[in-house]
Amino acid sequence: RPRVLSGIQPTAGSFHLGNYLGALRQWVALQETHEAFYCVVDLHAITVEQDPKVLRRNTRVSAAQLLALGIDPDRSSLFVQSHVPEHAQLAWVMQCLTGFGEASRMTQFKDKSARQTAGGAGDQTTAAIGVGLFTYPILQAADILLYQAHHVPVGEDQRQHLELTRDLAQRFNTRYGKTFRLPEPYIVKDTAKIYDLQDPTSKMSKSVPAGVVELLEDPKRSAKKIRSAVTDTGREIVYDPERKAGVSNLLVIYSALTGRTVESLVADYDGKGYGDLKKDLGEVFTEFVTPVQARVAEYLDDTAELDKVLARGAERARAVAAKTLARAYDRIGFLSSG
Ligand code: AQP
Repeated sequence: RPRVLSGIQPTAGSFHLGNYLGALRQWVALQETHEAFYCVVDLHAITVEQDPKVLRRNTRVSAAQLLALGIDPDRSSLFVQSHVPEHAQLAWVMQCLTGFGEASRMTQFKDKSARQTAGGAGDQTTAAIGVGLFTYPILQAADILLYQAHHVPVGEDQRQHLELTRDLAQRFNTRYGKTFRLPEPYIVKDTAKIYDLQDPTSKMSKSVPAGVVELLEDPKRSAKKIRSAVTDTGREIVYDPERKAGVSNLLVIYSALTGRTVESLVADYDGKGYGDLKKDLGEVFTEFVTPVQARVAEYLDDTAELDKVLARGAERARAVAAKTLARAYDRIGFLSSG
């Protein structure tokens, strides 16, 4: 069976609808066809400052959400990144293969660093940003390459990082002999980018909380956010991402949550208004998320059991990661430790 690897940050605690529709839904589905490795990437989380207590809690909350959404720990290896030290070890190797200019071109770094230093200027502001935020995509490359993944289910915002991963794998293979598989992004076109409800031209992102629907917030709050989503001044419900970005985003979300096509939704809402669409979507979301929240609460009720599941996942992941790292180290010319 082909392999799949993906990770998600525990930083926000709750995942949002963009994470779910862009990536996590595919994580669940790919378990049917792939040998899956899924991790909560706590090493990535510390690229920005974290309160230790909050990080510990959010890591468990993230794992609980993955289980509640349908990741089956008997079929897939579900683990916490820091439990598998090979991630950090291979990341160092990959950093030594990465050009400074190449890393500087990563648009997510540019966006995130700009957000963190908004208001500042020049060298003073870049000095405040951790080097980890800059090298983040290189750690991500190591995450993927350790498992010889064929596919990486992610949202569109991660495409550039996947390209870097492929370039680094290719570079290593050329220099030291074929060691890593070149992974392919697995991006589902329809939901590749879910947009912010308050600004439907920007991606839904935890860094801009106003227009984000969180899986763990009170569904009444989510329904309210959906009802007050920004739409245009027209009346007609049609799918037209260029001219009607807000309505189109709602249709995509509605379609993904119900399995109904956008065309059939448009036909059904013929003659109805934006208010009807928003109210119904609020209900659809509530119906989807209510049982998920109940399952999350159950998993969090027994953290000892949850930790055991994660330890088991890490053990399985480590068996694969250690083998890849040993091969890479040997190719590089490091002496075997015995
Ligand atoms: N709006 C989105 N639409 C589709 N997919 C999305 N993803 C994130 N936002 C959207 C996908 O979710 C997965 C997990 O991403 P992450 O752990 O890297 O989280 P993130 O990218 O930090 O999430 P945010 O909200 O986008 O955070 P910031 O604001 O920090 O950038 C990834 O596969 C991602 O593609």
